[in-house]
Amino acid sequence: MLGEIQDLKAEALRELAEIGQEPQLEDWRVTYLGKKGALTRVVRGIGALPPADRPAAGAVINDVKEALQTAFEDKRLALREAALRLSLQHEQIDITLPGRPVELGRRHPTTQILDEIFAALVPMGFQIVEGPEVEWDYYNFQALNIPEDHPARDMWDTLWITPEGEHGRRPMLLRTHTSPMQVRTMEKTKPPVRVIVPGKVYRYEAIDPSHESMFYQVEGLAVDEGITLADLKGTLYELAKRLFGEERRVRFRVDYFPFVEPGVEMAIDCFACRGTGCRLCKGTGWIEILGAGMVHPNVLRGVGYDPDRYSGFAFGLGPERIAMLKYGIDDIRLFYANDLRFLRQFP
Ligand code: FA5
Repeated sequence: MLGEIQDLKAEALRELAEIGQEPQLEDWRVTYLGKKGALTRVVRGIGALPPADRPAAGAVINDVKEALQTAFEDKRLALREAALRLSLQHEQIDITLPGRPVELGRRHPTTQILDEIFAALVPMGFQIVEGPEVEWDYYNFQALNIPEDHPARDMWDTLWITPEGEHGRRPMLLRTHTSPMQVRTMEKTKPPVRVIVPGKVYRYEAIDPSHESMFYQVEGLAVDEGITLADLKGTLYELAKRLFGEERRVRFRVDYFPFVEPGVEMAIDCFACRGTGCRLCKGTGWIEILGAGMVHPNVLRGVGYDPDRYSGFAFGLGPERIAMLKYGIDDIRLFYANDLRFLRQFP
């Protein structure tokens, strides 16, 4: 029996020496040291020995068991170390390599102009508010003194959400300007009112170097007792100075918008030709950047303001047109084409 135990030990150690991976090591443990393993079988055989030989055999078996267990632990440690060494070799990090540069985003030119407009007007007491892009006909037209079938509706080529003229439904559209927010704001507030409204507007428009079908506007509205056209001009001159510097030429001309009386448009001399006339300014030498005027008494009356007591001015400007003038961009279609070569040029 003792010979059998020694053979078993020798065999187990030889097999152990050949093992190269942990799963095999576990198989080995089960085979030799497991509950139903080879050593247990040998222990059971002790019962067949004469009682006098049993203690000596038990002692030998214990020695062998301990030896195998120690060999097993040593092997397990050795395998783990080898695996760690291998993985360190493969996953080595070269800390001398230069890091990957971080891509810094930039503000879109429209956002930059919006921020400049806010910086000029907020200190004058204007509050920034926003409104819906999907709008009722009522706010986009009717409440702005443009009833159904009024020819002035043709000033804005409209993208309709509900089919135009469909009976029994309130007509809904994509707002063609930010002016509906004049009415929404006044409906909710008592004078004095001083707000600016940035946001996207949509037009079913033929696209060309100075016309997009989706663009931004910033609406301005100030209503109080005693507000005059001089306040409007003063505010807009100040804004133009902040945006373009003192030397830029500004022109006001009478214009028609149904919701103001009188109405004006403000233009800046064309940056591309300096006023001599070119493709961008359509030969006029001027680029229109905003429409404005004194809020029409009908609009004031519609929101419950007394036009004999209150008066106000409103303006609506196009930030893309301002960015074009400021940065010398000669095609508005570049703004939302998402071409990084264009967008990266702005600080
Ligand atoms: C209006 O939309 C009026 N709501 C402005 C207004 C507000 C007048 C308050 C009186 C009182 P208009 O359609 O002209 O007006 O547009 C105003 C500005 O938006 C223009 O001066 C121009 O800067 C810009 N704009 C107009 N159409 C386009 C377009 N297709 N692409 C880019 N910018 C445009």
